[in-house]
Amino acid sequence: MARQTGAMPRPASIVILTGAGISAESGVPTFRGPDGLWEGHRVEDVATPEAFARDPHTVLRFYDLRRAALATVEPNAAHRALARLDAEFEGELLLVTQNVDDLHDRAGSRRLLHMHGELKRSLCAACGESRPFEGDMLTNRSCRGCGASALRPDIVWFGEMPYEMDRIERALAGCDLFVSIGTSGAVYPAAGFVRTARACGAATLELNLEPSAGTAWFYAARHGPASVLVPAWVDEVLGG
Ligand code: BJW
Repeated sequence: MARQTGAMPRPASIVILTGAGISAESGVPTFRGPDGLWEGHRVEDVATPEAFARDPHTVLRFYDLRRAALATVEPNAAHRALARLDAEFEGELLLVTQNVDDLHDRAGSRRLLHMHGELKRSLCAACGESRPFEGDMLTNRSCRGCGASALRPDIVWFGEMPYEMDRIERALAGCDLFVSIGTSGAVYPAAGFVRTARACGAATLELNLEPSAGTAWFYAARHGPASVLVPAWVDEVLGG
């Protein structure tokens, strides 16, 4: 299969998947890079329902610290470029992020899904309601809906079903371009989206600092920082 590096034909329907790499230049650590360990824990060891049942204090603190850190970071040029694409692209568009930060939201993206949940939402284990949440869950687990002290972060942990899979699968089946930005391709089902899109006839493009685990599945790949690659690609799409 020939790999392309140049401009692509103008698409009518685009699905974009983003991962931790798009927020790295805003100062949000990635999961599997050199800063990927949190106090000696791998994400696979704290982001599970079993870890939460065994040691809720550690898991709640992990998410409380990350939620508080959102106040210290800002969207970067890559988030802003995707928000511009959302505002100006007249075709079908869906931005699916694995990220639980709010940087796409703050940049202004609207056609956006958080498939792994959001740091700024709580999920009540008693009544099942998801609600906006600010502050520390370690000191406040009380649900505003049912009153039970049963809040957990509204985050999709390993072994749990990501959000909006039906909608994502439909969008992948109907798109003519799938673009993956800043993700290692290590976590499923997101890592399999490129194969779904290809099987349905879409062109596929990887924009990542380095080749991802799934890079061979993409027809085209560009490697470098998202803050450079993403604005350049958005200019190409909007410029026709
Ligand atoms: C830059 C950059 C710059 C840096 N510019 N780029 C065995 C085989 C296959 C699957 C499984 C298996 N055993 C279990 C599974 C399933 C499991 C899974 O995939 N496990 C793997 C570890 C193998 N998946 C699940 O359990 C999921 N649920 C599920 O499968 O349900 C069943 C189902 C069945 C059928 C259909 C659908 C579902 C749930 C997964 C939940 C993931 N949750 C986490 C943590 C929660 C959120 C949080 O705490 O923040 O989500 S894990 C963590 O990894 C987080 C991320 O969203 C996710 C992906 O990481 P990401 O974004 O790719 O980050 P990195 O750090 O890995 O990569 C960053 C990349 O950016 C790198 O490539 C850098 O080079 C690059 N980069 N700087 C551009 N400036």
